[in-house]
Amino acid sequence: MLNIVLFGPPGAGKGTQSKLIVDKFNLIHLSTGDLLRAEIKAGTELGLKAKHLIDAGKLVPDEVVIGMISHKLDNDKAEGFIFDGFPRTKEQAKALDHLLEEYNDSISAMISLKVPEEELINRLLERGKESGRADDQSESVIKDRLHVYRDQTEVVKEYYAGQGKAIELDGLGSVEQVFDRIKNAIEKA
Ligand code: B4P
Repeated sequence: MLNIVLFGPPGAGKGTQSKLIVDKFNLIHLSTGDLLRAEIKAGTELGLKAKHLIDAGKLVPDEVVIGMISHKLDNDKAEGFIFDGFPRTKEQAKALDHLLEEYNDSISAMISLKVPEEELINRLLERGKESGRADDQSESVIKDRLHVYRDQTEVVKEYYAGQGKAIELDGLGSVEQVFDRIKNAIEKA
């Protein structure tokens, strides 16, 4: 199976690129951000708890997102998965390895998109005008999210580098240009 972790700070293009990767490589898209927003929309207990954290730019607890992902891996028809926005902590990365081991499977590669902070802030504020997402509306919440990324998430890159699976790509340029880089990297991997 082809299992890809698409990694990067908020606004790096993970969600945008995942959609293109799924079409090209026939993978199942698992976005913890999308799964959490669906829970919020459905008004579930989990969604109500997650909403406060997401709106404030904080991470949702590891056990919640790990639980959400574990249900989705049980799929015999899958040719592979693209993990978008997950793992976001070292604990989540370890848990994902253990979950995949249960299916005699593993991560094939982690693709990390590198984008300067100023561009990330501009992209998210731009998306906030249309998306209605509370976490994209204010520059101070966006800066908090970038701080959380540096503080808790960036270590995930080292985790996969330690396994020889980390590939860093330039996330600047048009959506198509970035996709071409990702496509080439996946084909080589
Ligand atoms: P996510 O839904 O994962 O959202 P994100 O990081 O903000 O967005 P993404 O990176 O996918 O957006 P994209 O660049 O594609 O997470 C939201 C929140 O959920 C988190 O803050 C956290 O609270 C919670 N959460 C999610 N997963 C969690 C986990 N595992 N553990 C704990 N908490 C978790 O898009 C951004 C904008 O850039 C778009 O408007 C797009 O059009 C634009 N764009 C993309 N590529 C571009 C390009 N090349 N040029 C110009 N613009 C571009």
